[in-house]
Amino acid sequence: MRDSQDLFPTRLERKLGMFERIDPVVYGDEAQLANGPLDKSQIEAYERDGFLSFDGFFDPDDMQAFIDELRGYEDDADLKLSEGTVLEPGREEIRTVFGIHQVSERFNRLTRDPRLLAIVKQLLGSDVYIHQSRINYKPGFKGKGFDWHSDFETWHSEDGMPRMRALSCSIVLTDNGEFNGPLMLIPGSHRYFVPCVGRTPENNYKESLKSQEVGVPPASSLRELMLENDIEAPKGPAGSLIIFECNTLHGSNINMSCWPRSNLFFVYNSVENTLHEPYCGNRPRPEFLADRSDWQPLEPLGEP
Ligand code: 6CS
Ligand code: FE
Repeated sequence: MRDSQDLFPTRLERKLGMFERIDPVVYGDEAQLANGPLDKSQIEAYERDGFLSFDGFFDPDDMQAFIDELRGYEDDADLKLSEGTVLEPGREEIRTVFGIHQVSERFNRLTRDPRLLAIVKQLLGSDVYIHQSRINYKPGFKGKGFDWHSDFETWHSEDGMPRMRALSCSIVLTDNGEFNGPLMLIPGSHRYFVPCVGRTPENNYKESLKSQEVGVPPASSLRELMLENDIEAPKGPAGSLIIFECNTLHGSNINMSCWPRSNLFFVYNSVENTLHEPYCGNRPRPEFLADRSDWQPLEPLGEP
């Protein structure tokens, strides 16, 4: 379905100033918010900052099985050749494996962890499904960074996500420290939509997932938001969790340490926010990047 009006114009030929958010940040109604796992101060912090971090949300020992599976993928020639696997620019190391919840039953089950799903549904105020999943490997010495961006800006423009009613759960699989390229976020940046300059080439994802060109906000807007609220880089041991709103500006540096920074990302979208035609006018991106056709509302594990 192609919308007649695009509320979030971006990928333009000239700079358009950023404007204030028009969508709620937290969608749960009073009862949903009161009965959900997050307390009032956590909900207020998410609303204010656009992210929440939880040290040791999962038991680090439970992460080992995921890490072992991850290491196996690095020796899986077929997986490395698949379109859903992105290698580091000019190298043989894996940068990202997309659609991991469709590749692996273990990762699929984790998308339905009851504690995680309860938080997601409290914040999005509806049933949810997986829009995108991925593992960013960021290997020691060779892991390149990710430029500043809003995921929603890409998912709206290139996947047709109509409104800001989605969030990412980043599960730390290897300790995120100061030196191995932790996720950096600009607190409060989710409260502005920052249009980006530059038309979106067809099949842009073939380049953007290695190194993003279009969809990077202008430095003037980044500077304004950083001066307003600084930058935060939540660190924590394997098993920690960072939940960030779909429009919170984030990025990460290259990994100059010997330690990998492998994080798992589950993107939950509200079933009230399913994808339309891409607003940039291009053909829809492949399903491993944006589920358009076979999604199901998620039920917590352990329930029929
Ligand atoms: O294009 C995308 O969907 C991906 N790009 C980035 C930089 N973050 C979100 C997502 O993985
Ligand atoms: Fe991103």
